[in-house]
Amino acid sequence: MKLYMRAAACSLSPHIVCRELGIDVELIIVDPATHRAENGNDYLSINGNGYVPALVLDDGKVLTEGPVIAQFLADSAVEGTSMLPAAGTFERSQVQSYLNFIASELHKPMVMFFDAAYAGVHEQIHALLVKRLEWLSSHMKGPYLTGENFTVADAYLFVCLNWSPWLTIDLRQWPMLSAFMKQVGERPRVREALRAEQLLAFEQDGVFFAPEVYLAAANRTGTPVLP
Ligand SMILES: N[C@@H](CCC(=O)N[C@@H](CS)C(=O)NCC(=O)O)C(=O)O
Repeated sequence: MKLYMRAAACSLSPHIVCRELGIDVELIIVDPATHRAENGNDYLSINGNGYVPALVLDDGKVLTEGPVIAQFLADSAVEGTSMLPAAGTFERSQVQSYLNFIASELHKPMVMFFDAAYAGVHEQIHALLVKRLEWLSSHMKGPYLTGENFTVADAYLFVCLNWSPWLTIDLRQWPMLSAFMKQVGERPRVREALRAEQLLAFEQDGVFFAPEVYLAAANRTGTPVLP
């Protein structure tokens, strides 16, 4: 399988799921400006929306939308996985509820915050995100969203919260969320994924991770993620 991605983007979430589940996937970087994939493919012919991620199966089928790709990957685990409870259970719906919350209440406004077209409403987006994170921190069971199991929703949340420094949101105001970032960032398989995307740890004991070029642009220093 091939995962079309970009370092530190939301595609890191299905990438983490692959690592956690031991699923072999080929990572293919997409240039967001040209929509050209590093294997030479025109990415728009794979995902007409142009955004990452997209999963291309060995038989050529294409699956898009990160939260769905993550569920598809978890469902393909032969002996089941605690990353996604069984279909038809309340616990699965709970994980899906979080996936939907992250997609619509966090990921989308965050992406809008990064988009200059929405510069006029940055303040409002920021205020909305703070409100949603406040809610999240009071509902997270800990150490992960639904308790002891690291689920596909946790992988997605980790990736979105990892953008906090660029959103000028200080996660330290929510100890639950800071602790979550630290805990997830220390998971061996997550480390593997971060390393594969060549992300550097920076600030706050390596709670956040970014490509070197982002760090240079933001005048921050990073240290390589330890193997
Ligand atoms: N609804 C999509 C959104 C994906 C998305 O926002 N991808 C961003 C990176 S986090 C992207 O590739 N943006 C570039 C673009 O929109 O051209 C999903 O959840 O998969």
